[in-house]
Amino acid sequence: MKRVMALAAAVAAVGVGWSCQVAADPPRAAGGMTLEQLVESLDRNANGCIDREEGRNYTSRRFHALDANGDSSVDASEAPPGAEESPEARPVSLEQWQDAYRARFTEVDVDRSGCITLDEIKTRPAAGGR
Ligand SMILES: [Ca+2]
Ligand SMILES: [Ca+2]
Repeated sequence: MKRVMALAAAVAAVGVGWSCQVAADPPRAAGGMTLEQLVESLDRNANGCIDREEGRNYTSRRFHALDANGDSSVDASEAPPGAEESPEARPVSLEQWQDAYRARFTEVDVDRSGCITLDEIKTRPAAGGR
């Protein structure tokens, strides 16, 4: 289970605070799903990997799901900063959230194909996995 969660952190290259959110607010996508199922659920065009747009759609949904009071900003009470973030990472706007996502995507997409495969997710060191 721990492995799935750590890998889930990488999956969407979700970025901002994911590992923490897993503890505080289990994302639906990771609930009881295997990594394979998670990738499959994000891989809308079924080409076997998660491209930037597929990942971005997912991070947008996550952002809005976390923004409980709907003010287009996610603050610390809605999603505490993750292990890799500084306390100043909150509140975060959707734009900042997406910037962080793009950076994470590039980090996970080791072969720079613009599409994240299951292998890339699996071989990536777990985010905040201490
Ligand atoms: Ca795809
Ligand atoms: Ca908010």
